[in-house]
Amino acid sequence: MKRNISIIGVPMDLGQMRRGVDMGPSAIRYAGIVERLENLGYDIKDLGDIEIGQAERVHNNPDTNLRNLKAVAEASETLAGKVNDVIGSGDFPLIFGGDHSIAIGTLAGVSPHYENLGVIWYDAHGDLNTGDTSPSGNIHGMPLAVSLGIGHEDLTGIGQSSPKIKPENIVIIGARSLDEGERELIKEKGIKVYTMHEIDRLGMTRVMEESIDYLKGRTDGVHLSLDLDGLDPSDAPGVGTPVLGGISYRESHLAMEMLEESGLITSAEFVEVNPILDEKNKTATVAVALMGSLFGEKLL
Ligand code: NNH
Ligand code: MN
Ligand code: MN
Ligand code: MN
Repeated sequence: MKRNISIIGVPMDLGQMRRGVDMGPSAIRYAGIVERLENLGYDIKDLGDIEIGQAERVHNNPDTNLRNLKAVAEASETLAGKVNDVIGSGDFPLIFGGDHSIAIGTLAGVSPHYENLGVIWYDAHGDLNTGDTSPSGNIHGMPLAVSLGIGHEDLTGIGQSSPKIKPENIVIIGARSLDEGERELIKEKGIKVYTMHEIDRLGMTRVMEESIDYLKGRTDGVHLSLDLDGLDPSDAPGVGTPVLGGISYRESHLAMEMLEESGLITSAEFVEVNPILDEKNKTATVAVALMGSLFGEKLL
């Protein structure tokens, strides 16, 4: 892992309907991320939070069912530029959400730097909806599709070119709530998915070994997009759309440790931390502990 990390906060809450997730970046900082990483010997630049526009008071855009499209697109463009600059400067970009719609901007900023960018999507959900398949109109359910070049052009058009990633360079881990259109897209594109069934059956060690082997051969950089709702709600209660039967805290630690050993990860984001729905900042604390492991913290 690079020794210099630049942190970008994205207090985005417009990609879904529950207020409070805009406080995620503050909660993660409050849980001590900067000190934690400095103690591991990293040089940290906290670039602060990017500016987010206003929510629509009522959704009355007859052209689309995507809520807050304009404000999400604007923030994504800003984020893409910042992430692009961070990588250009040689630093490791570490992004804090905010809801998962921010991955549209993150991936738009990361992708120009790699021929074959890999993505690990650690999430209870596939985030592969489009306006046509979305049950909610919430953009946080769409960023992986958008990054594949599928979805509203105001989103797919962000950054330098589209698509940002190839379907064969994606590994989804932790899925247990997929909408019908997402299942179809996964099959059509042949996206590699480890659902909770495979995690239970194979164990996290084998899931991570296989994921790492798979990505190692075909990518020249790997972005980790970690939605805290990938974890079980008992370990990460402060999320907007909790789903029972998720990945445990220990399994997640193991996953981060194995990613660290692999040396594969070149950028990362931790999203969907909602302190209003949380219990004593537990979810942000979990996020910080996982980042500790991802960046090389050892027990002994
Ligand atoms: N699939 C649902 C939707 O599109 C829920 C998505 N919610 C998430 N995704 N938190 O990670 O609205
Ligand atoms: Mn807000
Ligand atoms: Mn998500
Ligand atoms: Mn999710």
